[in-house]
Amino acid sequence: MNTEMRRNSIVVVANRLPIDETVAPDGVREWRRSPGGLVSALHPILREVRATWIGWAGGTGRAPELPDVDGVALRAVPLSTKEFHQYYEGFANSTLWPLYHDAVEQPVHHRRWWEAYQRINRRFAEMTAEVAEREALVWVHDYHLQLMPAMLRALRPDVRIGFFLHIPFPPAELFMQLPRRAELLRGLLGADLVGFQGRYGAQNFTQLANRLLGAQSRYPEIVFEGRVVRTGAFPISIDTAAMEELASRPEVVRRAAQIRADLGGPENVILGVDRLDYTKGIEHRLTAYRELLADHTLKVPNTVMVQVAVPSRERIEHYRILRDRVEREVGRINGEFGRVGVPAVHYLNQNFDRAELAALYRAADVMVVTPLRDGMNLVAKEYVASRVDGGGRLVLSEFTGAAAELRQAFLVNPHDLEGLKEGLLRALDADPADASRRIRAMRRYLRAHDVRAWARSYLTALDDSGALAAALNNG
Ligand code: GDG
Repeated sequence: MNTEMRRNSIVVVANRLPIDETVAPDGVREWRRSPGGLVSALHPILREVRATWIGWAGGTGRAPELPDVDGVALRAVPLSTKEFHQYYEGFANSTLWPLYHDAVEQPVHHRRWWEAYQRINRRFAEMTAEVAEREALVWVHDYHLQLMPAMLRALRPDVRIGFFLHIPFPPAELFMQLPRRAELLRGLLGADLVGFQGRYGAQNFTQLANRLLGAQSRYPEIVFEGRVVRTGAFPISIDTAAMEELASRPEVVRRAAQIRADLGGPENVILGVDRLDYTKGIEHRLTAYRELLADHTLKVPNTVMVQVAVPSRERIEHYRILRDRVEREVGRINGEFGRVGVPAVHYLNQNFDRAELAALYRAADVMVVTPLRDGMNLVAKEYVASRVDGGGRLVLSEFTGAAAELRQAFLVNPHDLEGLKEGLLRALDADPADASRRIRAMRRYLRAHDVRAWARSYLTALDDSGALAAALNNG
């Protein structure tokens, strides 16, 4: 096997390219690298090798020609308006997303969406087959592209294929609801390594391969059609050093103080930061907060809450309904408990830049992360890493991937309203020395387990030749 070729060439395939098109006030259009996310995670590794990233550039119609981003070649996959609707909003985000998140909203099934999903997966596979060098490593990301590994293998048996799922992989009881469940599993089993955020996902996948396809498995290996497919848990993380650096900047520290002053100088600032998604448990935390105000355990203006709800998937019905419900609850809380000039909840349905997010993290006494189900939850990790001052307290749902790692958080079950209120109070009332010990322990953990460690451990597991690991260690 020519390992020389393999270690020098990686193709990353994800639904979205790591760039955004910006339009300056004078109308000039420009592509910019998206802040944060996968690209910064992979950058240190990708710059050591020849790398191409394949994905959708946003927008519909013809795919744009794109410049390299930090030495990574970009190839855009085109989507028509109809395909965007059926593949992205439809099968990916209205069928798979709710089903994989415990069906907290009812998954929607349409045969036409499935056809579009197959077609787009094939398009991604064909472009990858065209671009990948001989024996390259191909790393496919997330639920949008689960059919792609097998499609690519049929076209290019020489490449080494990895798949990583960023969201939970559900237990059989849920997965079995999918009309095309066996085909999806076969798609994934086209990979050499199928990685998950946690061990449960990997185990669910292994059991389903046995049950539905008669594979022979002993975790973490699956033997399917004469090939060995490895599975495993690879919990994703953040760029801890970059987060610490950002949060330590004098302008961020000043901005954090300004935010607290603008909030009226309260004793306690409670913060939530989420995409406006029904998996994030935003309503549960608002209800807990409302009840604590109603029984006078908490009082405005001593305590205020800031909820950042970043707009997301706004054309999908479930998301519109959620937005209405959240906004109604915010209105109710402010109507009942706000004062003139001091709302009880500051609700921000906007995007912020990374520095403003860091300032919010540093301004918050308690961060509340209450998803009903979440693959990992990077917000929780970012909050901890930003607390270079040793301050802050994290309330974290047991149903996040992060809960398996951030054991010193105040862990809660968001379905248990009383438990959630108690968790919030435990965090607010924690002895400062205890709170600081918890944050410091979690920060230490995140320094050792940052996103680079994640990417490295995944890619070295994928590259069975060991050549990549050697190249990275020398690099
Ligand atoms: C999926 C899985 C898994 C938030 N607001 C703004 C902003 N953000 C950034 C955060 C964080 C990211 O977005 C959100 O990541 P999460 O992990 O919290 O959640 P999902 O978007 O659902 O991500 C999840 C993740 O994939 C990775 O595998 O952890 O479980 O669901 O980085 O900081 N960024 C900017 N402005 C904002 O207003 N720039």
